[in-house]
Amino acid sequence: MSPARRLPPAAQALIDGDRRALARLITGAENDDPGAREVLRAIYPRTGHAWLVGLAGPLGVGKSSLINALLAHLRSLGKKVAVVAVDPSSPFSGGSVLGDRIRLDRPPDDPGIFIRSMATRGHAGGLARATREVARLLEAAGFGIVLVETVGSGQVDVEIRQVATTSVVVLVPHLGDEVQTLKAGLFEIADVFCVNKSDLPGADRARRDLTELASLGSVDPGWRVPVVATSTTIPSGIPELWQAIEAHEHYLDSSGKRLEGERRRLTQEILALAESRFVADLSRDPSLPRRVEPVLARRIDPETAARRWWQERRKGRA
Ligand SMILES: Nc1nc2c(ncn2[C@@H]2O[C@H](COP(=O)(O)OP(=O)(O)OP(=O)(O)O)[C@@H](O)[C@H]2O)c(=O)[nH]1
Ligand SMILES: [Mg+2]
Repeated sequence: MSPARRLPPAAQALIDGDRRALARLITGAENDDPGAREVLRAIYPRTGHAWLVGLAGPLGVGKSSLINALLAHLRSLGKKVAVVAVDPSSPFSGGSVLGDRIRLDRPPDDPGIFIRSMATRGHAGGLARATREVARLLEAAGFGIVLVETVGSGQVDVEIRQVATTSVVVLVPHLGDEVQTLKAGLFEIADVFCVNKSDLPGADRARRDLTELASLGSVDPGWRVPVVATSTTIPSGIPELWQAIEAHEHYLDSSGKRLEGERRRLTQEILALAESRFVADLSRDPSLPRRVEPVLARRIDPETAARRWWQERRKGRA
């Protein structure tokens, strides 16, 4: 983009640190509002450098409490930090509860903090898309660190990898069943393991078990997944948790993996966006109702109908 090109006023307000503009644009992005789309386009070239730290893990392990503790730690280091709490529409983790809990011990007018909770409304890929867009708005507004909390349903947790530059998997002592869950999915997304509630019995054991698991190999052979023990009640281990996150972010830079990860995430994002357009386009195709009939009459199966449709459309465009 040429520097002479003027930004839309809302984008300029965002970059100038206007928090109301930021809040409005986030709502606009969630609602797919054309004004927000225009701003997202305009700011895009300025984005892509933020640290997006995802905290994933089963219900109640202390993700919100850890975010609260990390917020305090990061503010003491003078860093600006934003929090996005993803609420997959469950009444259990109502945004206000989450927000209140996180905000609890922060000055309400601290300009170095921005907290937002979002509902994914059950759309497949909804978390990834909405979170990435919100993160871009936050980055343009000067928040270079964005912490993302997700609730521990497997689906959402895997999606976090399409968003986060560093994924922290939070667990608690007495892993038992959770180690099985890990094998099924969470293990593959961890860049950092956090054993929270280490004030409870069994923490050392859990830490050893996880360290052993982590040593079996990670998704990225160049990165040894650290295991950090924390407690938000004592509190302890919070600076160490941040150090582990920072170390991973620095590793991404020194190894060239940041670009690789961004390429993977953008590929996914473009595919998902193109797919939703294609699907919308197809569902408006006037030939659709007559294609259903032979399938309904059991003359052909759905797969054959879909394949023929696809082939005809390809020919039509050749
Ligand atoms: N003993 C102990 N309890 C903790 C610790 N951290 C959090 N808790 C408690 O664990 C409970 C759940 O904490 P949250 O921070 O809400 O956990 P969460 O993972 O965000 O929960 P969901 O968002 O509902 O999945 C609360 O009662 C906390 O007070 C800790 O380090 N030690
Ligand atoms: Mg929570």
